[in-house]
Amino acid sequence: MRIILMGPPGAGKGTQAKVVAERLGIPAISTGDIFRANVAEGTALGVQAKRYMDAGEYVPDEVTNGMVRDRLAEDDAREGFLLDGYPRTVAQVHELDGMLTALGSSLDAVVVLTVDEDEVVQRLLQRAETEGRTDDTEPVIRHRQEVYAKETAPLIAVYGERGLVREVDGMGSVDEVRARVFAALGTDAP
Ligand code: B4P
Repeated sequence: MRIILMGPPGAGKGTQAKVVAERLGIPAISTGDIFRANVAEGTALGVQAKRYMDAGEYVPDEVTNGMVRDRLAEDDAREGFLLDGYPRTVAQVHELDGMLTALGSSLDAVVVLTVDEDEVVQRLLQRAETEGRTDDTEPVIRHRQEVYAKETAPLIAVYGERGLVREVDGMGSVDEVRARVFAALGTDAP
């Protein structure tokens, strides 16, 4: 399966992506995780990405697109993948379309997690206490929500017109949400 997992910051994308992908036997590809790994290693990409991430802004499309193109060309993504946090802009949608056409493949579903804004802010503030991510401060969290509403929420209509969108209620426990994701994909939790 080729799946996109979408939703506002704190909706539970990363949390769900890893387990859902593992159970489906496909790689979970998280642009946020790849950026953070590059930041931790001090690569040129990481240095470039860090200042955008710390400000709650999106990393420029050309940087993100090149990174995803390289990742999708790897062997383990040939039979399927779950994209967590990509695409996030209309330009990234077009770029992904081109990558999939070049690979001779297409998307099966776009799962959109919906969660109340107050709930996502609480989740991220809680994460700040345990993980200390530099973009999990309240002003940056609020800004990330605004960027999502402006840049990423419109993608739901784009994929909706293609009949790919599966909206999933992201409120409730991690296990409850996971069961809903599998139901939306038309498969029981394996
Ligand atoms: P991401 O890493 O994607 O960060 P995120 O939106 O905060 O989501 P994440 O997956 O980490 O959190 P989750 O909702 O699972 O992106 C970080 C930054 O990278 C972006 O701001 C941007 O700068 C850059 N970036 C990434 N992709 C990009 C792109 N395509 N283009 C440009 N820039 C890009 O979980 C949040 C918290 O909620 C966790 O603590 C979790 O434990 C908790 N949680 C999850 N589910 C829960 C539940 N059901 N109940 C209670 N808590 C729950």
